[in-house]
Amino acid sequence: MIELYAFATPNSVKVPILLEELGAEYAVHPVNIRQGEQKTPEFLRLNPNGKVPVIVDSEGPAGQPITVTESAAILIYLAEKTGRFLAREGEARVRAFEWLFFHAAGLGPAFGQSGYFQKLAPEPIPAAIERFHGEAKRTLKVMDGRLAQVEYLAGEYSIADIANFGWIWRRAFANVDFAETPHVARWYAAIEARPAIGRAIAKIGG
Ligand SMILES: N[C@@H](CCC(=O)N[C@@H](CS)C(=O)NCC(=O)O)C(=O)O
Repeated sequence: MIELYAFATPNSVKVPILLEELGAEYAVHPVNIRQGEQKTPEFLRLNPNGKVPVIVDSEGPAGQPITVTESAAILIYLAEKTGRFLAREGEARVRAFEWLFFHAAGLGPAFGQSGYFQKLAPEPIPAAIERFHGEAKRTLKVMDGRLAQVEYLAGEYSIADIANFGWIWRRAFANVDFAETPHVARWYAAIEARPAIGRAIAKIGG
């Protein structure tokens, strides 16, 4: 059984999407980050970084319970445990990691900071808006170039698509759209149509 600690956020949604794709049994524990529940002592014992998502798997390595933080690490953990949505070898595995890291170190932070400086910052800082909004639009175009060549980021649908989908699902926060990225639009529509997506979003109240 997997306990999922999450909220209706771009980093959280990736995990229930994969759990739904896997048909896994899991329970959602909402962590209201707007009310600071991610900084309570109880939650910090699960994730000292004070962020969602987190999973606790009662059947971890050697049959022992394990807590896993960081959305990309959780996706890899679940994909490796089940042998699904991540190629075991070859170029497809290399590409999956490439686009997973692209999301974790590039597109995700750019979207997050773009949204923060445009929607949440206490005062407007034009240089920060220009930098991060520019990076959000630029990384989306990089992805568009890849998706002009392949159906999914690693060839077949994988955790790399699920990871990037999480942020692009919340693209309005970053103030980006698909006007100049038709291949991302095609890819997004194909993933959004998968039954697992609607179920996952409903589970976290998105
Ligand atoms: N690198 C982390 C980032 C997690 C993250 O930033 N989560 C946000 C929600 S999308 C959060 O918990 N924010 C609350 C806070 O920072 O206090 C991951 O991929 O899991």
